[in-house]
Amino acid sequence: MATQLKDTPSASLPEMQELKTHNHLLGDLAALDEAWEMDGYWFFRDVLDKDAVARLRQHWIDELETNGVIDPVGNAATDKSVQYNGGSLETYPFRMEPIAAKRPWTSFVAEKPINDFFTHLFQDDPFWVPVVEYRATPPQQDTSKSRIDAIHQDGPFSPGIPFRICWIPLAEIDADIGGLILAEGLAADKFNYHSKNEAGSNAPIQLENIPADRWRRTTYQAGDVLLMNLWTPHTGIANRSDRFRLSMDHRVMAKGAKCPFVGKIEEISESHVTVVDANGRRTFSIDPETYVRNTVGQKLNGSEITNFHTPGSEVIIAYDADRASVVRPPH
Ligand SMILES: O=C(O)CCC(=O)C(=O)O
Ligand SMILES: [Fe+2]
Repeated sequence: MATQLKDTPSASLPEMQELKTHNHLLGDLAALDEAWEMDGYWFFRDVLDKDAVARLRQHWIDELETNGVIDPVGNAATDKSVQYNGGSLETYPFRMEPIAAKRPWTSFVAEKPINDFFTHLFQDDPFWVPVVEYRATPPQQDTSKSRIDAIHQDGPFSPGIPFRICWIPLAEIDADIGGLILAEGLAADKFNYHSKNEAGSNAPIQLENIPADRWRRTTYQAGDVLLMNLWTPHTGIANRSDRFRLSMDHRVMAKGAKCPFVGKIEEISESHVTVVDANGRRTFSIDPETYVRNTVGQKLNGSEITNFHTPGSEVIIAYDADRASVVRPPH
């Protein structure tokens, strides 16, 4: 069934079809791998323990109450999201730094039913890459703008870290709230749909470069999870409802895959970085080809490296032997 989302006439959204569900493939690694290549995502409906999701969601609810943008919810259910009360968004933390600082993902993934689901999915322990975005997106303020945030693939921004994007709706996200849309069946050949801007960075993908019949969405519910291939073009869609969009995007991979090193910087120069984790200390070389990046994906060169990455801060490093191919912050 195709659905047309509301948009301004000047920047209309493509027609959308429903996402496939891949629940029937759970337990069959070969079939899952094939769908991963061919569809470019796995969408599992109603698989995450709803109490665990509700405990996670409570961090978002608390933050919205603290900011005075929702009325106190008391004991009311929040699984259909919460209404924006029109309160000022002037000091609103759009990137949800106060939630990020509490790292609520750590207790969420440690919940037994959550860990059990991902262990069953991978037939291996999950490895959670600490790249997490916490979203509590209010209704779009300027509705003359397009509803498309920025079409992108995550692959070109994290070369060498073969994680899977793990996008978790925390409450219902319907067509008006928007959520995530993706282009199905474009990941298998790992084609980079981005063109480069003047600075050499990846510019957002143009809507006309994606075949119009590929766009997929669904009405997401708490308990669903969408995993996305790094090469699947996707974008968030602006919220045109009167409620908040509550979601968390995380990155996960099987423990047996080529996991990055995650630790704290002990010492860093333009040519090497020494990092420590619970298992000890390691030094990786950095060269001009190493993609050392900041929080928004810009490549850092020369002294920019040590200005941004400093001793004590957390980093994620993809590597081959002792050479770092990617050095990035978690957020
Ligand atoms: O939730 C969104 O709006 C975008 C999420 C996204 O781009 C991602 O999880 O990679
Ligand atoms: Fe993304």
